[in-house]
Amino acid sequence: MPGPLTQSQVSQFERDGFLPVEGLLSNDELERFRESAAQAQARRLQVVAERSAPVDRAKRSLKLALRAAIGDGVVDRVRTLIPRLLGAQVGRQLVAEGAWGFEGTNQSPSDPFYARVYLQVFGLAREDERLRSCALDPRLGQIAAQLLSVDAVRLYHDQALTKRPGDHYTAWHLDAPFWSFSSSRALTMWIALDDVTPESGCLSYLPGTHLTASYDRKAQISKQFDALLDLYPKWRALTPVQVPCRAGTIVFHHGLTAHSAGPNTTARDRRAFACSFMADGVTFNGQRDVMSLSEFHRMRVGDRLDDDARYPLVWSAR
Ligand SMILES: O=C(O)CCC(=O)C(=O)O
Repeated sequence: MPGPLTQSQVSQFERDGFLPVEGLLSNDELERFRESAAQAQARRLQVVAERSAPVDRAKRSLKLALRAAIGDGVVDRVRTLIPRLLGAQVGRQLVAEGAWGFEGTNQSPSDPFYARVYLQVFGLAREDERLRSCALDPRLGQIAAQLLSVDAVRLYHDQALTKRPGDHYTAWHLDAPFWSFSSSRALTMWIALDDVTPESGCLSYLPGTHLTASYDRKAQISKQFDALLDLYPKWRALTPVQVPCRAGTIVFHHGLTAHSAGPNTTARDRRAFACSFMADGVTFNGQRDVMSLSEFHRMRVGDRLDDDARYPLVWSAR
């Protein structure tokens, strides 16, 4: 599929499963996206906080009532059991579902570790015109299509990812096993909104892992940095490649490429905006991921994810 990238860049992506590209955004665009991501994140957090306030109050009252009825020890034991029973991923889903369908944040998970991996806010392109112009930019969509060798791509989801000073590492993981479709024709476009260094939490990749990864094995982004490597022991022999980069660099990675990021040990935010694109025509695999419950209940396995309002077409050669 011809496109703006050189054949050598496409071959590098096909071999390694990731590709940093500089010079795709103007300084103006970068400045606008950086500002919009910060403002849209703050707006969303405010709304989520307002919506969850009554629930938080109810939870506090319930806790007090339980303590009075059955005593502190039992309540504490139950509380420590909940994250173990539900897990960080479910905590994230619960918060997301509460206010937004899929478009939540990771800021009230059942396990507080997860909230300090980064500040993650989904679906801002639907609310912010400038971020939408980024996520739906046909120039970038064409590059995604070229890297995936397909003739049309849709936006699956977008997220703003801010690693704040002191935030933890992002554990090794793959993106695709969590998605609502299982296709090798999908990738994530990660836009560095700040200069990113090993100290501030740059991305690292295990090159070539997209060629042997499976959709069935998933490791949560949680406390164990290398849980994924317990699932793929042979990958321990690979040498990770760190990708420090200047603000405005776009790193494309295949949905099945193993990646992680370091902790942010600097005093500044490490901001990024990430969009995941899928080939037009991929079908629902029965997995909910970031769908709203109503969409999830409407969908049947095998249905195409081609609702233009929900999964807009970003670029098409047809
Ligand atoms: O920003 C990070 O720390 C990780 C990003 C990531 O995993 C992704 O965009 O797929």
